[in-house]
Amino acid sequence: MGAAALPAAGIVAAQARPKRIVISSANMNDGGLHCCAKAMEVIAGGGDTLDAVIAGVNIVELDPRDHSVGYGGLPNEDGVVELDASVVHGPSRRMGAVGALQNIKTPSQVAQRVMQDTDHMMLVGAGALKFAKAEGFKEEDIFTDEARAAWLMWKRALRDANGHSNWGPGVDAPPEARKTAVIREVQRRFPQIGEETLAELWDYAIHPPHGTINCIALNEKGEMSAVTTTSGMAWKLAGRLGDSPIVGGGLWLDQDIGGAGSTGRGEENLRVCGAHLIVENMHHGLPPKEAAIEALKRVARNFDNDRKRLEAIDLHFYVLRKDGEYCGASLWDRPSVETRRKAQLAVCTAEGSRHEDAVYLLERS
Ligand code: SD4
Repeated sequence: MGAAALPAAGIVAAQARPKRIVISSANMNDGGLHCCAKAMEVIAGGGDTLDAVIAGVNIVELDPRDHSVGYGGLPNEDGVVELDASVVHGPSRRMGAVGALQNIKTPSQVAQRVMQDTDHMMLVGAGALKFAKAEGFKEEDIFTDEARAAWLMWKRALRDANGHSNWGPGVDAPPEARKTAVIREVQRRFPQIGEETLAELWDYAIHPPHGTINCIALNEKGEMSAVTTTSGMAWKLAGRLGDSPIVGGGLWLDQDIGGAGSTGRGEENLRVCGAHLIVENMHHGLPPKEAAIEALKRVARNFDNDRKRLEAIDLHFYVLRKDGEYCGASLWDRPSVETRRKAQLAVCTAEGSRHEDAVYLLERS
């Protein structure tokens, strides 16, 4: 029996030989494609998988045009940008996170330092900033004019029951449609921002975009690492943390099984501990797609499967198993805003970077 088991084990080992692969959320401006390509470049050069995914997401964190991550991210309701990030290093089984971090462009790197250089796993707020500065990170203003213009539009669009806003001209001002009036007011303050961008920022103000980037990598030695980084929900209360910095919620990875991460409405993910649940589902034998759909079913169950209430929720998971099997999985086939777009993920393999459609639980009618 022992002899018979040997060749079989050999075949399994051959089939399970890990492929080099990186997956991430899609993100705007092809951010996901650039992120995955960069992470793959680091892995191909023999770099560590965590250094690889962090180098990948740094591109998006530093892109001022991506308003959901890092520099240029949309602020909280007080006009303060607060960033969240978490990292998992598979081979060492170590993790780190930062929450509500202000004035540092690359929170993913600070999360890595928390993991590497401290005996803690998570730092938040003023303590996280103090630590980052002690580690040599540069404190700088990360609230860009575009993000500020979007925030001011949001402030100005808010009205009391009589239609009044303290952030607009007085009652004797000439009447104008609210959208046009708000855009004109903000344009006076930011004349350098073009019409098209201002219209885009108005959409951000009214329908805050979902963004965030999650990235997971596997190298040919079977080593895996993952990161999630975000500016969180736009216009959130000061101090609010979503799922992204919560290890087990917006990010989880077990070197022996695989990893998962999320983007979208963090509160709903935290109510099911999605990333951990998905990895455990894989541990119990479910393939990545089924593992993620099971987690999404639990989110839907929390709303008694009421499609009307679920309609406002966008939630996406990204899953990579240790043998290279992967998927993106979304609550809905399309986002709640921009419904022409399909839910997608970015993937990079030896064949290069590409977008692929995610599987989903529900279809928007
Ligand atoms: C959060 N999950 O803070 C993040 C936000 C996000 O797409 O991913 N938006 O809840």
